[in-house]
Amino acid sequence: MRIDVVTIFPEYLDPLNVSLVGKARARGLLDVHVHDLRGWAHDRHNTVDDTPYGGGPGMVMKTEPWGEALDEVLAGGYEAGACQPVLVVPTPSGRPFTQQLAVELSERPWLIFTPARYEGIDRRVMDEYATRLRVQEVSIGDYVLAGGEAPVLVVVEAVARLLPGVLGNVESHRDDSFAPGAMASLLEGPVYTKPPEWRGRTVPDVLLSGHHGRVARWRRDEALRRTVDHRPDLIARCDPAAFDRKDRELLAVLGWQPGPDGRYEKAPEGR
Ligand code: JEE
Repeated sequence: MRIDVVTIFPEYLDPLNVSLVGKARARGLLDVHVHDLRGWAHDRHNTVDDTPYGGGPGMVMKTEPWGEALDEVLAGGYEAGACQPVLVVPTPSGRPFTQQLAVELSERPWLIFTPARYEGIDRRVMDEYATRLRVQEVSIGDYVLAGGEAPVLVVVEAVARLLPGVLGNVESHRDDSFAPGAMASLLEGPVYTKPPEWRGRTVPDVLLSGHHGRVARWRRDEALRRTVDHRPDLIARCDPAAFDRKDRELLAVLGWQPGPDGRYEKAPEGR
């Protein structure tokens, strides 16, 4: 996979040289090119922003540097044999970035990221490129960042670990995909490793018991508890057929009951 990133803060992307993504690059599985947008600025101050039409706070990134940068990056990639680029545009108003979108992006040969600063990029730039290529505006979550570089690191890491040959064993993908759309139908419970006692804290006996069936049941119970606490929306979204008798017993103890449509919902607090 080829990845291009155009940014006014190229050094913000230095973490792409580290760990999983860095190794994927070193092994030739990922070809990353980071470009400085200011190289396409027109004046001696390397200006890339201007005041917003219609007034209001902040600055907006100008059309011309982005247009010339993207034309040159596109030409360079096509020359190098890349094709079917997707323009990935981080923005607070983008489509939520999910595991499903990570899988879709991981199946493309070429991603071009345009992390912005200020209040974002003049709308005409993406309107223009949307006539020529897939443009995917994404948001990594419901909070406000100062720019799109951190979202690029997030998206690239989520995509890179899905590329063939990047993760050692196929087992490592099991949790991503056992429910379509969602990352997994339930959150994972706690995990432990040696030593068996640390600062007086022990590991749950069942995990040392060697009873695979009991271990599986304990993990399932912990997953249900954690999901009820942190992501009750995931319980409500689950196909109720996915819950076995023991799941249903625990959910009842935790105050969840099947609603009129069969899906689970939090029972109203009693008097
Ligand atoms: C890209 C500039 C800063 C801050 C206006 C008005 C928006 C832009 N999940 C995510 N959060 N933030 C981003 C993100 C932020 C960015 C850029 C991505 C480029 N900024 C910026 C504020 C505003 N605000 C009130 O509603 C919120 C615009 C992001 C992603 N991906």
